[in-house]
Amino acid sequence: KQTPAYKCWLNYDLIAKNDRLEEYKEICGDFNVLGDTLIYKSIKEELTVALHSMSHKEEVAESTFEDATLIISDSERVNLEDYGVEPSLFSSINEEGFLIKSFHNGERNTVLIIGKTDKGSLYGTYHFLRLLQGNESIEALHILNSPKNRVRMMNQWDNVDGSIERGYSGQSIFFENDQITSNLDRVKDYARLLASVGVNAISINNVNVWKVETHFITNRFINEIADIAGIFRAYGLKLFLSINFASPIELGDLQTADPLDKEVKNWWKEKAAEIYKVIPDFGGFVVKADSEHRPGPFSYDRNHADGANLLAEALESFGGIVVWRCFVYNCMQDWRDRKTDRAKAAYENFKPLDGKFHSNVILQVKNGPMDFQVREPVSPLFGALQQTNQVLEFQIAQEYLGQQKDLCFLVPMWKEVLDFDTYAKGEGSTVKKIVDGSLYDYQISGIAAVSNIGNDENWTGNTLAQANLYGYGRLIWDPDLTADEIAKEWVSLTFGNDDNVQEQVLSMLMDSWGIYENYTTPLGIGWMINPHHHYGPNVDGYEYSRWGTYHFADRDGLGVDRTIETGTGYTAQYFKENQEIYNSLSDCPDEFLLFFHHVPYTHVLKSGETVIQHYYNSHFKGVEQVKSLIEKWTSLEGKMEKQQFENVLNRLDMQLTNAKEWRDQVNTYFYRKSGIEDEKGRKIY
Ligand code: GCW
Repeated sequence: KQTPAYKCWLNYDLIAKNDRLEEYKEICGDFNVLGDTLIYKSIKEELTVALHSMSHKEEVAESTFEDATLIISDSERVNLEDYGVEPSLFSSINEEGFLIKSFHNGERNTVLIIGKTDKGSLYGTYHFLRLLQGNESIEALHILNSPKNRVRMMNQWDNVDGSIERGYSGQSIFFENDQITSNLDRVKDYARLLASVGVNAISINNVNVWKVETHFITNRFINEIADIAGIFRAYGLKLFLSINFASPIELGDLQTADPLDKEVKNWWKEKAAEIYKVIPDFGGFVVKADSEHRPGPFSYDRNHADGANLLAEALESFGGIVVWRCFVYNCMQDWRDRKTDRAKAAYENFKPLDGKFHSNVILQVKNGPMDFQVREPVSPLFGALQQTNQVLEFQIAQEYLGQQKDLCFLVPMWKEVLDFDTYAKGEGSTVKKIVDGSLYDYQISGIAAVSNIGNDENWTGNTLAQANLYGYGRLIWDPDLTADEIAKEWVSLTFGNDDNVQEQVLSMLMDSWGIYENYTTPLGIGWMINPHHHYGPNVDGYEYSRWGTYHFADRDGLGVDRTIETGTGYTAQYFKENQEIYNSLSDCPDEFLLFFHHVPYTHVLKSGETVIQHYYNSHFKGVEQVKSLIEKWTSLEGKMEKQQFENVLNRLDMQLTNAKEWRDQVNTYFYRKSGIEDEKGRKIY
């Protein structure tokens, strides 16, 4: 039997004997699933498992339609009017949407879960199960719901040797020893977890496509990959592969990978045909090209539109798409060169190509202009690409954010990104409206993220990091949900409905991003982290490197001048309203100050503190806040599985060690540089 950790939020705990239990038993005792697609098979299976596990009944099996009190169907298969449902209701939701409705007929109460398609029924079923787990009333339901974003994608950074780039949760569940894993049980559970929060696409291999992975699109692997695609298909997810742009050469067929070469074009067309023969609903390719030494069109003096369109043409007739990443910058920068600014790179590379991409290309843009730091402004490419489909890229894996040792609940950060107003078409041009396709009427768009799972028993290393995986799915389904609502759902699905546990864990999650920021790099400067593995402090670790990631601290001050007048001019990439705010020293929000401005340590923040005093204060405070996280958690001993309790406690201990190291190194560094004493006379080394 699987442990609760193993099943994550699909543990389906026995529902406590409470007021609702009778209501649930009455409705859920007899369910009937109308429909026989693969997805309906998954729905039946899920309901059987869930209702069995949650109810106090020995056997749970499907009943007949006539007896059923819980009916799952798509809008085509039932006579909606019999249940008081106006069929026109369904025109207001999209293909993946659903209706959950209670219906009373004499003595009998019924709940209907009606999807617009089978996928809608699947999402509706998971929604319904969530209500039961959250102890909600199901007496008078009328929930009409559909996802706001079309593409809701997961990017695995898994390598075929079983390792995971930036993975903090064990080894890959997909690959081991240069092969596809023989036991795919966990892949199926992963498909269930992802579907339960509405994710509908997945790329299963690292965007850095190395030697062996380049062969994924050949006979050596494609049949086994088709098996994985089959598992995901049953849960509504399309499978994508990351590909190597130089495949025609690396696979030994051609001398060139020039995107304008005829033979190269044919090669990709044939390749696409081969893939679609075994995976008829193959999603398409994810491509990291001309980025961090990966091959791309630049080798042939071609641009990114040439590169992406080559693949788009090959996939087009099969309905496939190309997800082309915009993480393109000079990673061989000379630190002496003060003109080049890495933050400007994505915009400079892609803005001039707006409108030049085929309609089945999506550009995938990281949320910030640098690289998943604790706080970055939103990438100015959002809003700037008016004629090019766009996908926003988040990172659920906490690469720079504590690597799932330190607690960092990311939904509040993601919400800030989605709610950010770009002013691209005047006020209200928020990132969420851009990526959901409504602002510019993109053909296809949405959100993708780098996964944080591995084969650790609890999937995410730190049990509390499951909240990020869950929260990602829920938020991209509906960016208007609040971080608080999402966190609450996850806590109750994971730890049950004890008020005290809910309150403590919720506050731990909600405070955690700010705490991590306090003891690492507040005021938007980022980096100062150990190079390569990216855990723990190293203030000058990146200062004289080739990566374009500098803080420019000297005896007088720190920060990067990105203003138009005296700096790199990065602020000019924003629309006027944001440009003016960021460019102005007095208007720039404190949390981004050092991202945009180089200031003396004595510069006074809006909060009234000087920059140096803020650095001292927040670093001392951050460590105390970690101690209070530990106290909160310790108070919950005995209220959950021992294994869960100890897993998190152990991570919090590591976090405290890390936070102290950050505090002391950062404070000491700036004290030595500036010679300015801490006003409060605390110990600085
Ligand atoms: O920040 C960098 C990571 C790399 C990653 C790259 C990317 C997959 O450190 O590990 O490579 O981003 O997003 O391509």
